[in-house]
Amino acid sequence: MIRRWIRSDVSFLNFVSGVAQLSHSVVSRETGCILGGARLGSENSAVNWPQQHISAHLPGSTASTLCDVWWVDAPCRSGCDEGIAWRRAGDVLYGVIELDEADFSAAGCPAIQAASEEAYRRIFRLLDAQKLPALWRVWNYLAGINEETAGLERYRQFNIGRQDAFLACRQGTTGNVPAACAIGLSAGPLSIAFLAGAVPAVAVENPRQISAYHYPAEYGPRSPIFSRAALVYPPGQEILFISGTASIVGHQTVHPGDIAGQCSESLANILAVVSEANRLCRSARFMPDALIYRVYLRHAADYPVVRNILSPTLGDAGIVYVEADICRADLLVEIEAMAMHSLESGASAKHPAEPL
Ligand code: 3EB
Repeated sequence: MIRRWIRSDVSFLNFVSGVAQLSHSVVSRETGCILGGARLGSENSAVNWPQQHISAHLPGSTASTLCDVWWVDAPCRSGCDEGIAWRRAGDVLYGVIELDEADFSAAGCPAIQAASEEAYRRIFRLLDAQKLPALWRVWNYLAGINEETAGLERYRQFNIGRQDAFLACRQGTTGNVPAACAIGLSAGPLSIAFLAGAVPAVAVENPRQISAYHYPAEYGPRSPIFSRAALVYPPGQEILFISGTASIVGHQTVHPGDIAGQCSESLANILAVVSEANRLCRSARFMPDALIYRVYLRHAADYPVVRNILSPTLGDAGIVYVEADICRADLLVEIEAMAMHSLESGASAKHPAEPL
């Protein structure tokens, strides 16, 4: 069963999501190759493309494992540099780095902070070497994200390491920063996957929220660095990546302890970001019920409530639920999304030629 599948015959970059076995057979029938992707769920398997392992329960899914892959209609080059497994087609690169925090125990700062800084420094070095300066979308996963060590929550330590690497590598820390998510798993290494390209992403912010890179110090000594969404441009395409989106208005968590309230607020934030993206996009308008979603639930038991709130607006087919921790202890749900449009299609273009 293919759970979610975005493709058109002319696309450079394509997204296929489904039960592991079948999505591979679909992909192998196509020309081109798998650029990389994520395996969500319980099973592990060896593949020869960069794969991010997201070990988590998938509420509401009949399958225990789901595969989200990017495949490209073009030849690929692969490599492993800086401990990053990467694959590149044309000017689009997908990479995965997994760092064991035990290797950073002598760093002189908390291991998660040191590992985060190192991971991002390596990513920027790889992008330098590949001459692909634009980090488009980053998927961050770490164990025990809300646990406190050395007097600071691990997510906040991650934010210090991430920002230090951005500064050291002379990356901008406001404005044109990548879309991202930062999610907690029960165990495992620091795992960061990313998609990068030659042309900069167009950052999209949410008028209902303060930009995350401007959060006040009450959320940690260093701000998180991500945009609320990014529009990115593989050849002939426009992709919208909406970052992890939660029940935050301004900079504050709203509806603490109330899953229904948090879910509705997160949905309102998603709709606001989609509207903003539609002001800035070059292709057809993005429709909320045509996006592909990953919904993180702190408690799997909240799944029925969340599904009943989301499906009327978002449709059921494109949503995958993942049991995972959110980066603020008072957040119960987080929603991320994406969609891909062709830039060639005259019929669906945002600015069709004026009739004469
Ligand atoms: C928030 O809006 C919720 O640190 O990379 C969402 C997306 C969140 C990305 C990140 C954090 C990150 O602040 C948390």
